[in-house]
Amino acid sequence: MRIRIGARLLEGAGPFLMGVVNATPDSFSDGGRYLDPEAAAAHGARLLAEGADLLDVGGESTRPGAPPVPEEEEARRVVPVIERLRARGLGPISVDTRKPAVARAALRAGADLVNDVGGLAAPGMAELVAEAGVPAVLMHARGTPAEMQARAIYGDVVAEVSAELEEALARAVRAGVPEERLILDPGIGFAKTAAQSVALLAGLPRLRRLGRPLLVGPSRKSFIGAIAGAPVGERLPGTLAAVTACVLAGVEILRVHDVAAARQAAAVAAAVRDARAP
Ligand code: HH2
Repeated sequence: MRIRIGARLLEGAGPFLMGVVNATPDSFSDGGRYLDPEAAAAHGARLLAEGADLLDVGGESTRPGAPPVPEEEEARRVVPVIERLRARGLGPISVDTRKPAVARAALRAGADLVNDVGGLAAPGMAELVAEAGVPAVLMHARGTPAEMQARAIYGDVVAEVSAELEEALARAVRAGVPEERLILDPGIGFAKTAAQSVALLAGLPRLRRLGRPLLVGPSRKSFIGAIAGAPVGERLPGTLAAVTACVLAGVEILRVHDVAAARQAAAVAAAVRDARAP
């Protein structure tokens, strides 16, 4: 892959790490820890020091069943964090939002990429990304976080997610976003049961056929709890296993909370990947 994100050019197979900075009171694994913008920016600085290639700043929890956050409130959470990171010269910075108004405010504050768990489907979002000339992550989901788990009904989950990502990609391109700026994400845990999330991890080689770089966010998610019985605070080993599976399948970008540990797992997995016979 070859994608410029702010001042960074992400080139090659990676894997690259996107470190999570949640400026929310209720994120499923770290809600309330970084609600203060200063604490969130300090956390972002720490993740970059641990080896993150970019930071993903979010102001709305998208865990299953989460209530929507009004756009003014969401912008009020993310903008001061982005401003503080920028002031310290830290980045690149991604904004994790489904809302065009929040994305606009974040881009104005200095964000370099829009990470949209809504797949750029909100009216005006793809146009905004096109106009801003920034790259975007287009993630697969169905419905809103409040009701998405009721829509986790698939025949062949890999085929359907692949087809729906392809449609979303075409829609974004029609709205003016150059295909070369788009990264695709199967949306682990978003309108997916644990078994469907695992099927998607196993089916990553089929998603690679879409021809775009892939980002996957398995970090601390409930499929790990379902498999291993681990509570949310104890899912690092399962997260690292998922990171390894993704890297071996050729995923270029991993979205993770625990950057230092993921860096080591990803480096070892990449060494194995690169030592394979051609
Ligand atoms: N997962 C979460 C949020 N944003 N973005 C992408 N592209 N892919 C993902 O898998 C993804 C995402 C959920 O994790 P987290 O931010 O830790 O939790 P919450 O939504 O509760 O804030």
